[in-house]
Amino acid sequence: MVRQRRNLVTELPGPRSVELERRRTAAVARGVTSTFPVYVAEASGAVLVDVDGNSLIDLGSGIAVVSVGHAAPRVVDAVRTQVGRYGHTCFMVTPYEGYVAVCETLNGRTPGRHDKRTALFNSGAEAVENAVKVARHVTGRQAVVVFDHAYHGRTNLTMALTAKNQPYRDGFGPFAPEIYRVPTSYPMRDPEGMTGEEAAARAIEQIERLVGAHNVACVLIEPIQGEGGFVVPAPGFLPALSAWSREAGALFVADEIQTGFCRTGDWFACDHESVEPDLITTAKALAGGMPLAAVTGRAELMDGVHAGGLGGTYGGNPVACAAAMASVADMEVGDLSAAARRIGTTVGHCLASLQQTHPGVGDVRGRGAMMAMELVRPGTLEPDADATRRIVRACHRAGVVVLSCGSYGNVIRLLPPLVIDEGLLDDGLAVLAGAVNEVLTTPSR
Ligand code: PLZ
Repeated sequence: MVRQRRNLVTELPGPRSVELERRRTAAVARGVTSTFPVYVAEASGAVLVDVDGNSLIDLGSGIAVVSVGHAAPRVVDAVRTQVGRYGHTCFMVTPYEGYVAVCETLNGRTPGRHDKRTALFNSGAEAVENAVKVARHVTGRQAVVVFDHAYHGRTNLTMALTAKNQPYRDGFGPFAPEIYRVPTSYPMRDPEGMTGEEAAARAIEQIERLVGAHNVACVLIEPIQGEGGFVVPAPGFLPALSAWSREAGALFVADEIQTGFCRTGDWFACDHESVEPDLITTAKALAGGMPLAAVTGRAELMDGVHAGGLGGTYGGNPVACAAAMASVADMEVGDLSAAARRIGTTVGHCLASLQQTHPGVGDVRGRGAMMAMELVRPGTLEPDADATRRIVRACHRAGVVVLSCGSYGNVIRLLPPLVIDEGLLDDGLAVLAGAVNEVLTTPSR
């Protein structure tokens, strides 16, 4: 167990990290980048220890993955035990209980008490692809409706579903056809006072006019957008879209890959407005750091696909399944939804007080342990990506890992492990506040 405190013994990145970065440049493809090139040697809870012996506070959780903390003991034990028994058989060849147990757990935990079925995959993008496969197969329709600022992955189909050109799509076309993008609900940038229902009506009008309701296989949406900037839709937006989808005979598919598993203070972000998606995609926090993803949905829909129509060599790998059972157990035992709500209160206070001091903090939003601030030129809605970069860099130099996001690169998001202790979170937030004060009061831009 690594001591849960921040402690710097070199500048960041330190000499060993710099040396590794040199090797990396000569070996790793340039297309794969790192936000903060500090090389990790060990981690536990909410602390990363780098190869130079520095202890950093992790407020990113490997992009919302290690919600149960780094090297969570229950997960580590489950992985060790499983890998010692067998590491792979391929569920499509000779099955094992762990896969079934994860599906039972997801069927029980995801929104809605209806009969469900689940299929397991390796990555979030793969889960989204399979949700679209199911939706097209069972509806016999082709059109997929997605939203401005959406992020769903980097494979060919999911690149097409993702909104932002740089860095995700640029030069990687042609993209999959029959994808239609409509406006989302983005309260900060929507007309003043626009309700969730009005934003939904704006989207629906476009769907009906440009696509035709009877052509829509599914409406695919992140209930709170992740990469797009932690955009929380106005209340009523999701329920209205879900109701319209039902009426139109289209599936309502929630991508809860980033929002799922206690992150927002509920098991799933859809729970907040009692929305019951027909299909839900999960990944990230599901398996506490092992690669695992899932599509869960109404039994009659999931079972509408012919036998053999879904699968993959590694999907639902036994080690990843063991990690998932342990990670979900940690969430239950530790009541990590409550922890996320507590974190949300603490982070919310910090960000709100920064917003009061600095007109450059244009918006503070999020839910539970998924909070963010959007930076703008004071007095405008003009995104300030430069200040965002400088604040992130200042946090990094001080040993606090924070991430940016947003279509305009001007959102700083906080995704701490849900097991972070209060003192450590306070220290991380103090560093962030210091960085914001420094950057937003320095006029040299
Ligand atoms: N859907 C909502 O957040 C992954 C991507 C980081 P994979 N988000 C982090 C990057 O730059 O690649 C994500 C998500 C939502 C789908 C995905 C895709 O999940 O496991 O990365 O394929």
